[in-house]
Amino acid sequence: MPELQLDGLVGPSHNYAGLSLGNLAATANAGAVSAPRTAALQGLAKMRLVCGLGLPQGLLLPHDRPNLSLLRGLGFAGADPEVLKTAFAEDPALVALAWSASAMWTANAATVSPAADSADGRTHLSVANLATMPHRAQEWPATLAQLRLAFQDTRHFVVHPPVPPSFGDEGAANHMRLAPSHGAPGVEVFVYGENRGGRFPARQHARASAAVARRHRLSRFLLAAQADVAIEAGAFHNDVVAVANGPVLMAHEQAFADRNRLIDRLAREVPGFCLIEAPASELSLEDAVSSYLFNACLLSVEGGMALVLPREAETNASVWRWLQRVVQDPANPIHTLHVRDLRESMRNGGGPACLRLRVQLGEAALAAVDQRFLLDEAGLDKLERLIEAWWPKTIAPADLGNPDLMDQCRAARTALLDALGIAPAELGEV
Ligand code: SUG
Repeated sequence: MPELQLDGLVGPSHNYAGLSLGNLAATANAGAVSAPRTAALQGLAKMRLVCGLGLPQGLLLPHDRPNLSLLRGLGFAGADPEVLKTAFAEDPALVALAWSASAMWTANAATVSPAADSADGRTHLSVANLATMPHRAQEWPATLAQLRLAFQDTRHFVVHPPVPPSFGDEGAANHMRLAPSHGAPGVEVFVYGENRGGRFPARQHARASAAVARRHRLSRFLLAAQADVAIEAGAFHNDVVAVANGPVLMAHEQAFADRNRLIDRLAREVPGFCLIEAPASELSLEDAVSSYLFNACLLSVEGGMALVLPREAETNASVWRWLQRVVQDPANPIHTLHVRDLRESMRNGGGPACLRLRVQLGEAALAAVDQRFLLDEAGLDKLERLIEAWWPKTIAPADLGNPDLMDQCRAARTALLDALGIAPAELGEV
């Protein structure tokens, strides 16, 4: 059974505003000059790699930014350029939030349970409310509209709106599925954090996770708490310290609050369960977070599994040494490492796994996905040309008050929708 990778196309407004407390890369790069065109091309190159590995590849679209309805809702009035300029003069940090291209990290778009796990035999997608961070809380309506369009065939799919914002939900970044194979029923692991007075917020709440499991009509799932030390070290999502695919769990020893309970249960319930663990004595949480080694895409490919890693994992000597041992060990199915440069996204704390939402689908369900969201080599070529022509080269913090940049970003997105043949009205935009 194939696994569709739905990558977020990096939006034309990609910038560094340091909006995510607890995301160490994003806060360290606050105020830097971004390169949206390079960022989008780096993301495309990763999609091309995955396509070349023979996996179905698709995309989710950047949202309309700057989000002027947010600013208007907060009392800024007038024509669009005036709204932008007056808001920027009064509260530039607020305007930065309205510009955020954070929808690119589609691991936070939704949580997906494949048909094999659900009592009704359909694929369930629950859009994440992303309630903890204001710049991300604005994403869900546009994400819901896209997923409803892409997965509108109700014989195969159920797209759920977000759980109420009282309980933060950050989607697939805190969800893992372990199963003998993609098509077989699996055990879904929902990882949550607890706010116990640490420096950084826990963004995934246990009640939100439980609600998603309930709505998806799962019979085999478990909730597991993130270790506080992991959150404090910068693991603002579980996918910064753990990744699963099929029966394999690759994780840092300090990722979970009760590691033994989780591992025992998976060993009992998942036939062929295979744990690849990085001991803290060999690899610190700090190295794991700065290299984003666990934010790799772990993919089932011809003859076993492959990891798509960010360049930062290769340049960290202890991480690379550990990875070499993983690929040489016949006890696990990982045989290939693919390294790609995703520096622009990485500098905002988004690695290869953050950039994609996985949807495991049978052939009939894959054929029922709106094909405009799927990509082949020709589609990738077309997008590459489009990005070269329309995406801004750079964005500096002061540019966020400039109506010309607003026009450029809007025109870029319009060109993208045109190229894909998607009318704004289909996404509920007028
Ligand atoms: O939510 N960064 C994102 C990164 C998301 C990574 N996703 C996963 N781990 N799956 C976040 O913290 C930074 C934007 C800024 O600061 O401008 C940001 O939102």
